[in-house]
Amino acid sequence: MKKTIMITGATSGIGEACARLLAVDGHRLVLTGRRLDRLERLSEELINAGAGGVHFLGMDVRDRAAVEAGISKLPSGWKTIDVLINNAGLALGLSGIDGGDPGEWDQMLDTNVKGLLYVSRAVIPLMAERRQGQIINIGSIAGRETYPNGNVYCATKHAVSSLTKGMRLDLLPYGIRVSQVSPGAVETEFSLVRFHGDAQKAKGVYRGFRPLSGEDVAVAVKFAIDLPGHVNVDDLLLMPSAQASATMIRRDESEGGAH
Ligand code: NDP
Ligand code: 8X3
Repeated sequence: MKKTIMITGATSGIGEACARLLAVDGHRLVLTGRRLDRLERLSEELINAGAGGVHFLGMDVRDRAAVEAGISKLPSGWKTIDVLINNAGLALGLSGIDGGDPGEWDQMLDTNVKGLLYVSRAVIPLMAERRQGQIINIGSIAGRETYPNGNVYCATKHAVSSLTKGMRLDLLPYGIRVSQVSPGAVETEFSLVRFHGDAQKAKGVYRGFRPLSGEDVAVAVKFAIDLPGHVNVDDLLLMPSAQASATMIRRDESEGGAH
């Protein structure tokens, strides 16, 4: 069945990979992110790839008024959102709690937790009135384990995990399915953002082993979407085969690298 699927953070990485994979199935896509030029380019490409339609929305999920306005002003045909993929998120820095940057803490909490809440709060009534829908939150291994220097980022992903459970409980009466897909290391722009554009440092995170790709995670998201309505993925933990925990990664020593 063709669905209307909204993806936050579709300009790169996991969100972009989900958009590409779901376009091929002919779904209608509502793509969001801050980088409008990327959304514009991707939309054109996805129409050619078979998407049933693409509507893009330049919005910062931290801006509650912009989120509410953007979603309430969707053209009426685009308000029947069947699936919301709450993917927009980021880590900033990797340092001890004693040396952390409170400005970066704000940005992570505002994006990963409050942004997810703002978008969900605006979309849920549209699903509730139709008594159907699915929300897929992109969690993380960092929402299962706290690793050294991951402090605030890990806390935001623990919050996503808790909110996923809370949504599942509260939205049960409306028949809205709530899922979480929690990946381990995925090579995207994530580490480039975390290390403030330091490409060498970002590359080092993935050196010596094969991380997940955005496409690998998109396959898991598509799996959750394609299941029949009576089946729900509660939480799918998806790891690279070379990663046994947040910090234990089997690396080819000849290539070096560090987490
Ligand atoms: P990327 O940096 O490649 O993509 C992040 C996306 O989030 C971009 O599209 C970006 O869009 C969007 N985004 C960030 N901040 C905002 C904001 N304030 N408003 C709107 N959109 C925003 O990283 P990933 O694809 O890896 O990350 C996607 C999700 O996956 C995140 O929630 C991350 O925590 C999670 N994750 C990542 C893992 C990894 O190892 N990479 C592992 C587990 C989970 P734009 O900049 O255009 O706004
Ligand atoms: C991203 C994966 O392990 O870098 O959520 O936190 S990790």
